[in-house]
Amino acid sequence: LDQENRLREAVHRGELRLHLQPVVALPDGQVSGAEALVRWQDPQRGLQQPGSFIPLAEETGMIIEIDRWILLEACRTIRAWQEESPATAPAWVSVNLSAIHLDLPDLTDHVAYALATTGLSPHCLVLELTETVMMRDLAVTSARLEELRELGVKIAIDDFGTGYSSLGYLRDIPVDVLKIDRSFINGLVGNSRQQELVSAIMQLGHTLGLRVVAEGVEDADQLTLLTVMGCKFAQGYHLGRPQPPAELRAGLTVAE
Ligand code: G
Ligand code: G
Ligand code: MN
Ligand code: NA
Repeated sequence: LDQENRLREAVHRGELRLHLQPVVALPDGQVSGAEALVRWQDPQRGLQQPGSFIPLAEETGMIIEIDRWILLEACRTIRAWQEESPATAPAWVSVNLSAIHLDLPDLTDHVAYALATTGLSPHCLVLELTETVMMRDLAVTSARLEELRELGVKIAIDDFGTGYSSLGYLRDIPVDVLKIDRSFINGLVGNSRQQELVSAIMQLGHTLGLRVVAEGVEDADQLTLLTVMGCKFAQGYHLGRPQPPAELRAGLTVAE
């Protein structure tokens, strides 16, 4: 079987897995939310990272099915935690959507279906789109995102700062969350120019009333520095790897 058929079969055989990476609030370090990330449990090659199959999934359109499965699974999982242990459950979950979804007229219906069928509150769902979607037809993108926001879900710009797009879209496009790309966090310590840049991005976001998340926090020094800089949300290996939901859940404790 070629790779495309293997991936298609994987989806139908139930070999996809939902992993969750915690997003913490600063300065207290409490888990605030989680990002849903897909994995493929390949019986032949073991657990596959998305980098090895997402590009093919995007080329073939299979990404639509994959993203929709992850969306349902993420909503179901977080809703169940919120019911069973409301004191420790993440308040929200963010799900990645490939740009191709914006061309599908039934996107909003599908998101509404996921919320209705799982019972998750729309305010607990964040949809992550990369900045490159803003290089598409802004009128179409804006209309789709407005439809989604009318459901009550939030929109995040993922990999913020890397999309080579104009900042002008922030004027026209309804967004709620900026996720500062990890390339800005990597090398932050000891680089004052980079610190000024990250501070400016955080200020821009906060001034616009957006939630700003620093991605790719890999050590304690970065975390301390970001906290001093006024960063309110962070995500990265230092704070928690993407992991099976049961593992994340076992590590969650009540705030002191
Ligand atoms: O886990 P890893 O760093 O290999 O992820 C690589 C890329 O795959 C990241 O850009 C991430 O956003 C993307 N990705 C992970 N899970 C999903 C998913 O469920 N849907 C989509 N569209 N992209 C995903
Ligand atoms: O593009 P997106 O932001 O969705 O990518 C998320 C991917 O980044 C995940 O697949 C995850 O494996 C990876 N990731 C998460 N935290 C870190 C980190 O601290 N360092 C690095 N290098 N990658 C990370
Ligand atoms: Mn993401
Ligand atoms: Na990112």
